Amino acid sequence: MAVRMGLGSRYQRWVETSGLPGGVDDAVEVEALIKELQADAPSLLPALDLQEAKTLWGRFEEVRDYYLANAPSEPRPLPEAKWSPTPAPFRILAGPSTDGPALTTLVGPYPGGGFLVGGVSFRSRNAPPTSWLEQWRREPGKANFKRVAQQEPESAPVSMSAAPPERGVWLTLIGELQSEQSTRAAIVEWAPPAAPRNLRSGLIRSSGTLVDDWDADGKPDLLFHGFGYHTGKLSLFWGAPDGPESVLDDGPGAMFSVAADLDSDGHRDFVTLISQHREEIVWFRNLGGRKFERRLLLKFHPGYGLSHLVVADFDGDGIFELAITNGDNSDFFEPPPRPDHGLRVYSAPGGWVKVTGSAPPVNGSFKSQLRELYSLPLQGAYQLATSDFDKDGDADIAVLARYARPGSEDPSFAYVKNLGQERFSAHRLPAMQGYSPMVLRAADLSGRGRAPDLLVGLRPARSKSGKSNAGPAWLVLSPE
Ligand SMILES: [Ca+2]
Ligand SMILES: [Ca+2]
Ligand SMILES: [Ca+2]
Ligand SMILES: [Ca+2]
Repeated sequence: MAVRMGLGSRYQRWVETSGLPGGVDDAVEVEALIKELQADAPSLLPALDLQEAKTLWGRFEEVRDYYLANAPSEPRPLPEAKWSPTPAPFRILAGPSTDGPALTTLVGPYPGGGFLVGGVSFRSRNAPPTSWLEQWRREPGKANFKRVAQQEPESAPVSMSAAPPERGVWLTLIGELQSEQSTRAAIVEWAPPAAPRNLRSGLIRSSGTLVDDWDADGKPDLLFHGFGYHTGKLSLFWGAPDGPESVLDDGPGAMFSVAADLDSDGHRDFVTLISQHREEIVWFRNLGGRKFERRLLLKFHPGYGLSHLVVADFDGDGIFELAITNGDNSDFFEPPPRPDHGLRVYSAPGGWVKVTGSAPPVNGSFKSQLRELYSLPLQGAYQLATSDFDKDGDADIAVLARYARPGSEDPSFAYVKNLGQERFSAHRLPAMQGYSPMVLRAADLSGRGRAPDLLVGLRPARSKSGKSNAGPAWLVLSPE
């Protein structure tokens, strides 16, 4: 929590070196931080006063004491999931071992065939990490893979979407791996094997871009997620990567969005997951004319660690449901287990038109009129993908998890099969316990329209001594 609020050691170092209140950027940072504190602890900071900034760090102990005094003495018990005895019906096809620890930040099907993977490599302790981007193909009829193109982008790629025909993909480069205020993120175009071409740079540290046509003019619009740190930006670039910008949100934590016409009014909407300390799911309802109405659908406390989101019609009634994962826990080197981590599916009884959002708090969380259809406790539930994996006509869910409790049977991958009638069964994949997954996307690598494969990007597995090991940077889960 303290780190999310900017009160961790990194913030202390920044205060010590910046000589508060410093320049304009510092004042923006400090104002954002004070607003956060006011929202969370109104009795502590009743009025916004930038002069407070001069003594803010000196008051850290007051802030800490506030939380210690108001926190329960014992953590809530951890709920246990009900797992089916049948393992998840996937087999693991691991990619080749890398020559050093690698963190994969992007996986996804390439429109021209095969799939893309990208991330950073840590070849030695003293050298800066190297960013990499590769195109792979699965050899027909075999379980081996062939790398067909590779590049070293400026920073790690975090999202991809199809560019106009013949132009490959648009990739978003993160800028900096850690959450911070730098503006080194970029959008590039890549048509392998050529070098990526820069389309827009100087962007705030990003968690990716979603492409759709929200003003229905036939030109692609780019929804850019400037995650930032204390401040950030959720922006639309109209018509092209370098098109005019509309800022929809200037807070930090915009992480991921999905596009859908949620209320079936003919205008494409999008639903955005905002993490960092805010932990919101927001529906940006398209009013036409490049105008959006912001409807808060769900809001949680920071312990939830919102991480990913999909929209699908799980019960086949023609109305979308939302499925989300809560599982970010990366504020600590040895993160404590969290009672609220897991997968949750929400429906909108009566349809989305009636959902107005921003309802008062219920049980410590803000809930709108959405109904929780299903939940699965899962430590570190981090990304999910939905598709009809068993080809029985309904959408199922695959989930990866990052924070299995040491020595437990917590899975790092779960398959949630849709049984119909609002029932689901949850299956683990014990063979995945040796891997540390990071990103997940569905992709039909067979190209035969059968059940889709799952592309899984990995992060370095840590040995007991805390050392990071080399190993595969990615794997494919192929349906059995
Ligand atoms: Ca457009
Ligand atoms: Ca709509
Ligand atoms: Ca439905
Ligand atoms: Ca199914």
